Amino acid sequence: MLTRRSFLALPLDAALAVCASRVAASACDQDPFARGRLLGTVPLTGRGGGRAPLDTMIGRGLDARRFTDLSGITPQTLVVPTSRFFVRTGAPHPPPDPATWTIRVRGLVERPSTVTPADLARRARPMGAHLLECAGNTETGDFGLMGVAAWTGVPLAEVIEAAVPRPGATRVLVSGYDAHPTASRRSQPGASWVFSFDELRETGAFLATEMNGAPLLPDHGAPVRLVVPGWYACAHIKWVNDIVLVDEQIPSTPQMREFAARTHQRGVPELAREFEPPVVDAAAMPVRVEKWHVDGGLLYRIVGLVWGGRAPLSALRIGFGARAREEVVEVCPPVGATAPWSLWTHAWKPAAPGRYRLWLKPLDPSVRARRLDLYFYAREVVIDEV
Ligand SMILES: Nc1nc2c(c(=O)[nH]1)N[C@H]1C(S)=C(S)[C@@H](COP(=O)(O)O)O[C@H]1N2
Ligand SMILES: [Mo]
Repeated sequence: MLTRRSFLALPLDAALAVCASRVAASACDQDPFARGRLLGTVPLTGRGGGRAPLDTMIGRGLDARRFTDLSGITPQTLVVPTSRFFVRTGAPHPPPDPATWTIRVRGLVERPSTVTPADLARRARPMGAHLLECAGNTETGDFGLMGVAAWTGVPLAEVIEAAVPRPGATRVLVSGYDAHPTASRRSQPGASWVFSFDELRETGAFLATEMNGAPLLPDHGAPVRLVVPGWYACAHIKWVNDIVLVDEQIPSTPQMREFAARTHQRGVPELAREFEPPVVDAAAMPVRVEKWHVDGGLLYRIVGLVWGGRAPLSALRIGFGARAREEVVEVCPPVGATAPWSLWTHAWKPAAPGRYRLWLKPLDPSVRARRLDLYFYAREVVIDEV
């Protein structure tokens, strides 16, 4: 049996292999809840949670939001239905008409062109399931500005190659149309983001025409939106109408500056090339706490999500605040390399009733998890009996 110290001293690959074998041999094979009875669910509370209505559209235009209620998620509902998928910024008024919509491809190119949604739809193919998380996902909306959908589209790199970049073209400025009759209280209209060609290749960014097997809906960017796998959704420009090839001198856009702090930039970069890729680090949070009757006693089951990062996490640490020691959470089964998020569960026997603050970190301390380092996704739960 490895001690925590010797485990942490292992190289990452070996540590994960050990995790996987421990998972196979232990918690993942035995489910104490299989012989139990579910008594109910204890709500998660916290410093800001439970304030916004979930699964309903609130606000208008740039301030429109729909926070997805993630508390009921199961292995069968890991792809969020479009009707419940989170919304950040509602469709422009009037909404774009797909029949007349055009996307200009221009700038430092030999062959400027105008692409239509129909052109893209003809070439579109399944792009897989990808996670979107708003960089402004907070406890106010119970962290519901996040979801996974299956996408259909065309790699942006293909559209750029077809335009034949001129020497000196190294980046692409993608802009979306935002026209709203009411001004926003917080956000600036007009969304655009700059990507290097390398970033497009590495992320596999694509122009999406369909979401969950149906044409995009207006609130999700119809007729065409950008999806940048692994990056915060502020870069996933909706209602795309302009693609411009540019050089290294291109300034960062207002949208990039608005989101600089929330994407972990140092300061507010003047130039796009000074912007760190706004990647979603490894993250995890509880979504519900179930109260069970097992073997004549009470046992709690913490259910949560794990997402983000370069490599899937197979093991986490969970803390309960000052009242209890940390424990190890094994993600069963280990997240597949292609799954954008996964569920984990943890059997928990609190020592005493009280308020507990649940937080998670990667078990491997070398994994970058900037938000978990700040206890960003911590939730609280009140246990009334043990
Ligand atoms: N044109 C445009 N695209 C946009 C935005 C916007 O305000 N305007 N908001 C961005 C942000 S901050 C997020 S989180 C995602 C939300 O995508 P969704 O509403 O489809 O979930 O869209 C991005 N694309
Ligand atoms: Mo966002």
